[in-house]
Amino acid sequence: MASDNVKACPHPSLLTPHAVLKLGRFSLALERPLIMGVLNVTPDSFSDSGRFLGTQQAVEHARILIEEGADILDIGGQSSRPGAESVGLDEELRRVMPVLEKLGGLPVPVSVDTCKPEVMRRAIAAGAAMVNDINALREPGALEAVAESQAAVCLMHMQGEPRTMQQDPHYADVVSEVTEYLAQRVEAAQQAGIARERIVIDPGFGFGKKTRHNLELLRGLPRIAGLGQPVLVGLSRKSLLGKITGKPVADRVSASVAAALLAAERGAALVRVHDVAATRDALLVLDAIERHSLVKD
Ligand code: 7PJ
Repeated sequence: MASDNVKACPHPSLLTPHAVLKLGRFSLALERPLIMGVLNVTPDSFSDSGRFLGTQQAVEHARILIEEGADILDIGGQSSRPGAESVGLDEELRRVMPVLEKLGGLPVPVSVDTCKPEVMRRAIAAGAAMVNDINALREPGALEAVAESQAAVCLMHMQGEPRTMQQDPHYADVVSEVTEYLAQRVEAAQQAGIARERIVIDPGFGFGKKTRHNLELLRGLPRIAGLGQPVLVGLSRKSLLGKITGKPVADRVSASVAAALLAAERGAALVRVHDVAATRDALLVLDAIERHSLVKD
């Protein structure tokens, strides 16, 4: 029976109904899949007035994402897209800090997408409640930067580094290798003093993976969720969906929503998305099916 695959591995919240994620002063119940909304920061405005406008736009975008149903906002000043050159510390701080400082009073936690310990420290001091690190705190000093705070962390798997990672990704068994890596990073984070209820894991879709690796990981998501940490999945608008649908990035909303939904059904506790409103509706349908007591006639 085809559906047994999914049924045998219900959403982790069904197994651990009281699981929570602790992020600084926030505590989020993991009883339904949470939505992390990707916040645009405009990196390419060089003049001060450009920066100011960029900050204003980011704050307005944050407000919209929250209205649409985002549970967490993710803000990043580094470029982690395939082929991207790395961004220097000063430039990353210039992109992220003015926006973070303006987002202080928001009702939802803000995550900062960075690999740099100095950005982590400064961002947490300015109110960031989570560090989203595609490098899984491997940079020297990164484990300590998170451990000395109460912030949550997302530990992501990546093979190689963004500039070259899509050139020749290779695995013998991608699900086993990614699961093993994430288990080791969770262990390192715990050893450094980061409590399990602050740790999220992420297989890193598109980060040193070919299409077949990404699809194997999606099928294998229940095994990754079996590590016992909440799993975050980021498939929104990614090139995998372009390969499947043949559509450019602007026309990948439906595919992105489908991918988020299928990831949630396979055990993702959080989905990182650009299209929050559409994703929220889809997840509400899933939630109504899985926990039918919630919807009244
Ligand atoms: C991810 C991310 C992801 C986490 C990006 C893009 C590329 N952080 N940052 N997981 N992707 N944790 O959004 O297309 O998949 S940037």
